[in-house]
Amino acid sequence: MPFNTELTRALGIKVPVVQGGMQWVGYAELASAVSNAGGLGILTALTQPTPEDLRKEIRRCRTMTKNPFGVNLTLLPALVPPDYAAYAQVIIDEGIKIVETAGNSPGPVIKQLKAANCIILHKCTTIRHAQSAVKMGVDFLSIDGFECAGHVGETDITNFILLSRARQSLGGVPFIASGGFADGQGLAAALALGACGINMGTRFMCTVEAPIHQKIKQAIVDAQETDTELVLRKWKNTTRLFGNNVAKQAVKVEKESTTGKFEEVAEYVSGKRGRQVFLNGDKDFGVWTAGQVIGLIHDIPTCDTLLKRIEREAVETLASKHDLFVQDGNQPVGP
Ligand code: FMN
Repeated sequence: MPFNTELTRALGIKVPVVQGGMQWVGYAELASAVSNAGGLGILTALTQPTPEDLRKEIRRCRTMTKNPFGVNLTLLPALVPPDYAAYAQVIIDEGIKIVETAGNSPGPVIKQLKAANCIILHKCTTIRHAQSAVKMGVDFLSIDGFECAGHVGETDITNFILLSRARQSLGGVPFIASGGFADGQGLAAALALGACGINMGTRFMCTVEAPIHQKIKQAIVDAQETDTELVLRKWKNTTRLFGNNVAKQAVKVEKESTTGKFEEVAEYVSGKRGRQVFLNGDKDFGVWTAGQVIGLIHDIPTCDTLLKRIEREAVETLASKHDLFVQDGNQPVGP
């Protein structure tokens, strides 16, 4: 039986699973595969060097799927920030109707996209930020727990608390659960806590269609939930990375730093070297993003196989809970 949640209805998708924006991973190959499988695939805008390149990537993705897909626009602190308004304008001009926003001070971009009737899924790691986004008129929150890959925020609240706080405190604005999800049991749990779907990043890196080196997918399969590191806390930009040699070295330098100068750690956390990892397959070439969910990932399926499995597991999990109830004394209520 297909799912029917606020998310599936609003986005016109079949399985309530979103593939979150992923720098250097969120290309048309992956986004179209997720959308073809019935979820929501998302292109990552800043993976494209210019707004015009994003336009081309959107058009390329359209040739690969007839289903809806979205674009992620991430606003991060930078010495020379990208022209976010220009990226947003391309999204609008190309007729994209679903946008995942994330990062700092998203107000102006959200205003620009809402004026063009885009559905906004805003991703954040605190209830305070979620509440401000609600005031800005976002349609869905994507609540990213401390388990998640990438920017975990500074409050370290895991999804067990965060999702129920979202249910209690967002005045009924729908939300999806992000961070730590890999299977249908996770989807069922998220629905039980009040979410209308889930967002996954790391799990989608480990699919046939993810355009990254096979050795990196295998490194994820081989890893355990303890194999991530948190860096850049000193600069209030805490980021969860795959726990390779470089990430461990970055943690050491950060801990031992007496100057507190970012320059000391900069060469270790270089995004340029991190990007090469996905191309050359050397997991220790630079830092790269991964969540604690690496401990739950044991294979490299196609997106279609993955989403079918998640759907089946979630349905079975939810249906099987009948067994937990007793009828007439202690007879289980079963099918
Ligand atoms: N989130 C963003 O909003 N923008 C990004 O550019 C971005 N890059 C990511 C790159 C990688 C390799 C990964 C694994 C995640 C990235 N994320 C980014 C976070 C994901 O969209 C998603 O929120 C997160 O992965 C959820 O946690 P999970 O990995 O446990 O599923």
